Amino acid sequence: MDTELIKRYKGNPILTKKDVPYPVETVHNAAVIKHEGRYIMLFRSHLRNGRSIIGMAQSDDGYQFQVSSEPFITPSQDGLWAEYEAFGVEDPRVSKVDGEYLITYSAYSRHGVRIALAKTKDFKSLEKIAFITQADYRNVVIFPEKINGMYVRLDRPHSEISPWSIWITRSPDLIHWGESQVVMKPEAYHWDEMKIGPGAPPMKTARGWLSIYHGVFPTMDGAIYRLGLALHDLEDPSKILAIGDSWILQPEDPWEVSGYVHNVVFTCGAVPEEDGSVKIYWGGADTVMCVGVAQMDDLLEFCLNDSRKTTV
Ligand code: BMA
Repeated sequence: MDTELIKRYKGNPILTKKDVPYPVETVHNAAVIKHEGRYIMLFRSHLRNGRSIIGMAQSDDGYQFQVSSEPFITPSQDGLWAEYEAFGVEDPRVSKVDGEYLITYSAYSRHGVRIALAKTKDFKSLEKIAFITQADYRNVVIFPEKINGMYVRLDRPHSEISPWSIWITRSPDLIHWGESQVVMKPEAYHWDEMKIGPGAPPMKTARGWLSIYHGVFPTMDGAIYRLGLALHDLEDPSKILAIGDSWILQPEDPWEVSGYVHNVVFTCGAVPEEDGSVKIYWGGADTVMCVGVAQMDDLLEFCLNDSRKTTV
């Protein structure tokens, strides 16, 4: 019997640098969302100077992607945006709220890493809206609908004092964010003991918002990035209902175990389908893009049936 929670697609990796019509060294950590029946993928690529840009690819089936001839998000050349994006743009996430696609990504500069927000309605034009954190923040995912009239996001500030944890923050207008609270922490001597961060934007289910997050474990051979599950209350997502005690995906395929950064599976996007399945997308070893399919009910059961403590 096949008991795998996530069935890896046999054609993995689904996208590599060979598929990109401009020079890049990697294709990874992509946001994926459905727009007008097609899958849009926004993927990160390293350039040979070691800095990153974000490209776009499209697909009819979620597996075979065609890359656009030009990158979609590159560091700006003028003003404040140029100053804060100078070292590259990384790890996009996209959520559709009220008919607009909200794209968050990490902007690197000599001032550290912070989160930028851009918007599009059609994935043709792009409007850069605002920097929505100061340094140092990565991994900001926006919930795909307003909750009690507010935009809500999960985020992950850097921290030297407390373990790197997942926080929740709210905004009335996408520009001004506050009411922050820590909601989830790494678990000591666990697969995610070193740091955690939100991965794909949370998915709405009857049981709660299901969030796929990444967890990092330090070893003598460097860090291992794996994926796990957490369930947030629908009405008040600062309440965590369950955290799956075990990981749901770890580096196993050759292109996950070795590459630009070895032993990494890292997600920025998942697509819940109408038939109850979920396509989960992840970067393998910061080098290629992969996909796997899970059943939403199985993910919920996995998270709820073997939950660890949820208090921070
Ligand atoms: C994190 C981020 C991710 C990357 C991961 C593994 O800190 O930089 O973009 O996938 O490390 O290298």
